Amino acid sequence: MSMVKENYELAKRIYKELGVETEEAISKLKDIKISLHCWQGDDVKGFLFQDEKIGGGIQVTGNYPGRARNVEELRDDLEFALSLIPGSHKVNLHAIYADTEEKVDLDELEPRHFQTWVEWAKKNNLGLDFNPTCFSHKQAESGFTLSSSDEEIRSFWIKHCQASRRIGEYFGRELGQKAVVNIWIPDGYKDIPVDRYNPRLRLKDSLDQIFVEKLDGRYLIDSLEPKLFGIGVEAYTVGSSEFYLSYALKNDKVLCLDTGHFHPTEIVSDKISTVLLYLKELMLHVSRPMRWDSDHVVILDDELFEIASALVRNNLLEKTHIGLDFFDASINRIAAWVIGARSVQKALLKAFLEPKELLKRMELEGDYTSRLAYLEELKTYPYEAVYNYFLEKEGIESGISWLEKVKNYESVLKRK
Ligand code: RNT
Ligand code: ZN
Repeated sequence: MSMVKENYELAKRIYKELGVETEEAISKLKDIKISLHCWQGDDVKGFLFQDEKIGGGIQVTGNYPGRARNVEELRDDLEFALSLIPGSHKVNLHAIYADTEEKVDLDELEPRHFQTWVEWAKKNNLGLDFNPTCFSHKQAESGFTLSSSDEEIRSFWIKHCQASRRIGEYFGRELGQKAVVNIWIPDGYKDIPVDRYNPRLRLKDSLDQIFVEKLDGRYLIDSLEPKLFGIGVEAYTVGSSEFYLSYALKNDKVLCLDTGHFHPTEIVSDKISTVLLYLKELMLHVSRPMRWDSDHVVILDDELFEIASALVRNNLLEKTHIGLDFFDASINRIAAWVIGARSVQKALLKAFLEPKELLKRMELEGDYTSRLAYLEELKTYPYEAVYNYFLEKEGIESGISWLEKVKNYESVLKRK
């Protein structure tokens, strides 16, 4: 018996003593799709406007070589990363990743500009999600897009978001699974504004116009992503948490919670059980803020475990779309995807391996001593042995050997 199998058999017995079936946990984990954000592969540059600097108050720092410079490289890198992440997943595209020879602006994009992505997704058995790109563009230079007081600018971005929804519906229809189209805008002020109301009134009106067209809900999910602040947008963000939560509730839309978009001591794990009482579905941008919305690579930290538990303990996974959102240019881009995606999977697996009924009972009976003792004990239970077994079952070598593969891939390519 291989060591992985041996460790697994032992772990299986240990969990069984708590009444937990490891096979069941593995099969649940296998069903979870993670939406891999394409923008980690090329530092959010995209292909449409290569000369534009990244804008909108987000930043990519670091000068590690090897970012993907064109659509072929990005797809190769995604395929390679996905070969090291067990399960079947989705890829999250931004509008600036259109694959076309045409000189087309964001307000003129059509599904056909993404046809090769759909073909690629079909070939690789992937779903696709989509995002309008309301930043890194001349029309966003004022710092305002959908809430702009300049009607020409505002209408440009409305058209772009309308086009994005059609592209999302096309993805969903072609791939036979829903595509989330997530709107995030950077709009806001660096310093304290006089009028906080009118920009929000304009954003509300823009969204109303964007959602006028009835598209097929079997293929398209409309999602809205709030934020607290960005670099250079410290004082006021038009699309705040209250703004989008209210809009989503009133208009039956999906909310996207990005783990880096709140006050530093505020946690997304505690919001999930509230918003899903009222919203039909939720999108997550799993990220790792360090002191600000820094978009560090996701790791196994306390908050990730809490998010996973919040989703698993109350069966909220079926209402939740999990996407990644980080960008680190100081390390190998493929390794970043693998580490982030595997961390999410490990956190979910650990949650699936919890004796949740037992824990809930302790809580209801007021036995907080046992609750604390068990939660602490479970932290060092051998879920890692179960994850390694899952990897091998899916034909992926377990342990750290994936890193060697990434290094080889990197050295063969010798990209600048
Ligand atoms: C920005 C938002 C947004 C972007 C991506 C590139 O703070 O998190 O989701 O990161 O759309
Ligand atoms: Zn995000």
